[in-house]
Amino acid sequence: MTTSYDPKPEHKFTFGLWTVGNKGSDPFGAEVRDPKSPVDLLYLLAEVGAYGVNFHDNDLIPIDSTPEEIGTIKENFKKALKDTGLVVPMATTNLFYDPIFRDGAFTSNDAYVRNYALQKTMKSMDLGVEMGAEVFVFWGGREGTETDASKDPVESIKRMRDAINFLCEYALDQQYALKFALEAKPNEPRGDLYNATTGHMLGFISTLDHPEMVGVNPEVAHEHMAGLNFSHGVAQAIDAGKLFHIDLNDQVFGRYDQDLRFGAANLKSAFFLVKLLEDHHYSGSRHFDAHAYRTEDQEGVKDFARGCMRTYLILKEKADRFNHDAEIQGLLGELNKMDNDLLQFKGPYSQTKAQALKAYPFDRKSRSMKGLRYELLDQLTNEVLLGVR
Ligand code: DIG
Ligand code: MN
Ligand code: MN
Repeated sequence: MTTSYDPKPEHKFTFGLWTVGNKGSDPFGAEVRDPKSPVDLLYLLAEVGAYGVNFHDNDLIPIDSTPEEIGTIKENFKKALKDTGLVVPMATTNLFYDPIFRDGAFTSNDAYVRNYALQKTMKSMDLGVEMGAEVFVFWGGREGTETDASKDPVESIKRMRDAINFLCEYALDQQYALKFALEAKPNEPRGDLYNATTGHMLGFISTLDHPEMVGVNPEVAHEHMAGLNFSHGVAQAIDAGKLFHIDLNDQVFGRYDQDLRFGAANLKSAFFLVKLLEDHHYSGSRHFDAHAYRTEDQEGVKDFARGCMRTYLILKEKADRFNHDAEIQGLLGELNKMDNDLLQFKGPYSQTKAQALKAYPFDRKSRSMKGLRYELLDQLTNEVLLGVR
């Protein structure tokens, strides 16, 4: 029996190989799940109804693979993509796991490492395009410091800009129609990471040689780690035309990066996020950068993946109910109704308007007494979410 919460290709739900392939280790515990091959993970994602799969270069091709091994891996992966119908909307580079990146990649003090990172990323872009990727994510997992004695932060930003500028030129040179999506995180695994939030990234993008090629890939957990309202950061990216991708998961505030199942910790903020994405017709992947609890076996991994997608679809339906709830929409209409007398000030600036506005007799005291009924509005929102409206 299909329900309206069963994922379909048009929902564009994607998972990274590293998410459903997560083996459950953590800083204090060994792996609890057997490794799965990229091909096995494709069939798992097809079974749960995903639309697509994303990967870091080394999720698919181990870093020391021989040319023959690379050929075989790519051939098997392409066959499984064809067999399952899954697509690869996004690819990225692992610039954080190998020891060579212990002091970062693009911002390392060692030019040898910075140039190796460029080489690795160009090859990763080639691989991503070969598999059909149209978005290329950059998460600077080690681009930061434990001690600011080690680097001038302005120099580090310049190094990051030089790298992204160079790679934009490479994409243009190769005629790759790739859109770059920069992913922020405030800390972990480094003590502090540069370009710590989506807001920082939007500012950084404006300094690039080809800002039109570069957007952001905000992640719920990362902005929550910074104590921020995730929807507000996403709204800023939407407003700037820079929401090129999004990493959906969940996160308890004030914790390390938990990468929880979507909606597992903050259903209400997840609701406002889904409402924002759907109200603004976000057309990109709904990518779940998350993983199952360490307590789970492979069946639990499937429960995790299904839960991410079902929660999104249930909240999408709740957003639709909110948008069609007469009492809620009546309250919002009332709140946003403009006094007729103020219509004269709408639209672009003019000297006449400015003079009239300066002379306008505002009655500050009486307007300041007006109650806004947000208690009722928020309670009605809760009741939509609780399923009683
Ligand atoms: C972590 O949140 C990062 C890496 O998993 C990856 O580089 C990126 C892609 O979603 N997210
Ligand atoms: Mn994360
Ligand atoms: Mn992420």
